[in-house]
Amino acid sequence: MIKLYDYWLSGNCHKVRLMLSILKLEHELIPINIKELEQKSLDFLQLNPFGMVPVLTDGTEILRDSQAILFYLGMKYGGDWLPREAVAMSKVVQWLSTSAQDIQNSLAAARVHFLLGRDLNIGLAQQRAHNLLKTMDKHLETRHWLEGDRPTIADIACFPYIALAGDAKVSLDDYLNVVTWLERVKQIEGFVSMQGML
Ligand SMILES: N[C@@H](CCC(=O)N[C@@H](CS)C(=O)NCC(=O)O)C(=O)O
Repeated sequence: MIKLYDYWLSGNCHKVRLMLSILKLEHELIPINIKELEQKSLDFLQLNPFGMVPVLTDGTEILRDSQAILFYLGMKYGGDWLPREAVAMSKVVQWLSTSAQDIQNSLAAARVHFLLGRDLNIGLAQQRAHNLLKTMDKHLETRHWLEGDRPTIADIACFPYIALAGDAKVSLDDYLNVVTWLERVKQIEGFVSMQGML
């Protein structure tokens, strides 16, 4: 049985909840309260020495990092959610990096600043968010999905923190193609939302 060590307010955990739901994979959610620092407990550090959620276990396999988990689920259970051809797969993986770096250091960081009071150069994070959104808006001008002609784990990886932009106090008003793409993701069968999502 798949287990997801999860924090309900985390966008990184939401990526995994979303993928599990879309793929209709039976799983158990194990709540980890990061406000209570449960992710730094000795038991949890055995699962992820970096002390962060999400962590997914599948039988004896233990996986940390939302991007790696999406890749695993796509590869093992996802069929077309992860293309197998080298160039198409690499293009999907590019967006996993965008999610882990550009989105994490802008929208996700700004959201943590406002929700949990974490210290941050908020002006810089929000400027980075607008730079990213502008680039994504241009990319989505001529396509329905981030790569290829159907949704992939690239869309799932990038979706949550953009849909949570309100929490980061970043307006999406200037990014019509991004907003249309968000709506498209929400129409995917099995879609689940979370608090704060636009
Ligand atoms: N690269 C990791 C980042 C995970 C991450 O930032 N997790 C946050 C919650 S969204 C966390 O566990 N924070 C607790 C901490 O830093 O102690 C991923 O994509 O899963």
